[in-house]
Amino acid sequence: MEVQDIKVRKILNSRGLWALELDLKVDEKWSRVSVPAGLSRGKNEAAQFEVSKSMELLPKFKSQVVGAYADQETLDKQLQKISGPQKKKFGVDLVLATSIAALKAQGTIYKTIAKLAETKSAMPTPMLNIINGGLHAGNNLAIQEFMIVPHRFGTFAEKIEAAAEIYQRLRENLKAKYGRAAVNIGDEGGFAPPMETTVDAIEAIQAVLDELGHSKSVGIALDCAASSYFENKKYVIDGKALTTNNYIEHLKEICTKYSLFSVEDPIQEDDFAGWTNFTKEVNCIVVGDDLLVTNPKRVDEAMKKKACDAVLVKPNQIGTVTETLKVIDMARKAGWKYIISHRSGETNSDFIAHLAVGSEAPLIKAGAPARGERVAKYNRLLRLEKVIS
Ligand code: 2PG
Ligand code: MG
Repeated sequence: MEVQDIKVRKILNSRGLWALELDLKVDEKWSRVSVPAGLSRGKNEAAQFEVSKSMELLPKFKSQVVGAYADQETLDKQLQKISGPQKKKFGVDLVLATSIAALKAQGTIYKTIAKLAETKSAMPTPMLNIINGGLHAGNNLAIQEFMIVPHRFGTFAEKIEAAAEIYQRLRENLKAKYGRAAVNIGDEGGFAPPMETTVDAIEAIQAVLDELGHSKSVGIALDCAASSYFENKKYVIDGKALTTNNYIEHLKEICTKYSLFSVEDPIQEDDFAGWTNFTKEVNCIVVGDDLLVTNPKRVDEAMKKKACDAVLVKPNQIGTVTETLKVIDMARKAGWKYIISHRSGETNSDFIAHLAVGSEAPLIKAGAPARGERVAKYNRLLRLEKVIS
């Protein structure tokens, strides 16, 4: 298996911004991959360049990759070496697209992942973002994502069916309460109603769960993306500017009152001690995204400091398949949950659906049960369930 050629082009992502699409030729066969882009990015993520810059760097990149042996680990090591810390020499797009394309060239993606990760294929539970706020919407909600987690159902298909029913009922309820403009949507396909507080959003979802008889079978989860509302050493949320201690108290009350399933990025990304305090205080799963940036070193630090107990896995935060699988392996060994995740700027790639199934991930978050780039993932999972069961 040898890398023979690489071609790249720009395509549009779900925000109408340019995304990189790459074709990799291995053993006379071409594999095509496109990569996503985040907006609420952790500052320790791998560097992402403008697509035009990646395209300019292609000749240099090719000169160091074409001819390389395409065994996944060997190739990924080479990619890590030539791209340097945070993939700054070539940017994460060229590196990740090449790494995933090499994986794709080896056969059915989820099966190759299961082989590399020494896992069994299994269906994840979806976490669906149905109310958008923060940097992903034009409303006043500080918290970025209000998700539903249909965890107590037998099959993946049943989970998606319940989620779609909840999404449609929420649309009706929001329209009735706030008017038609309330069902305009945010970047990940969730509604972006003109709500003011965290509790407003949670209660709107809880009301739907109660109405549909799903309050026992479906949990509510948040992605705070807290760095995005941490200003001048205060958390600006729900009409107040709170000190870290007062904010932890505020969020803890919400977690307890609504028995939240999980909370992602509750604390800003530089405050490991704040994370440890929060995790000690609450019963729900605490998920590190901006804090951990799918980086084995940061995951190790968080495990030692007991800063959280689950990791969000975004391949483009770190850059290669091998490093992504390393983080998954660490989570599995530590008994942590791991959540495979999309980015807010997506293409129609369904790679993360394969990654979730192949790595036996307990959870995947891929946005609302609506919009083409979001349902591309859920629809792939619906098909995979038929194949693996
Ligand atoms: C997140 C993601 C995906 P972004 O914060 O978890 O939902 O958002 O891709 O903008 O970083
Ligand atoms: Mg996040």
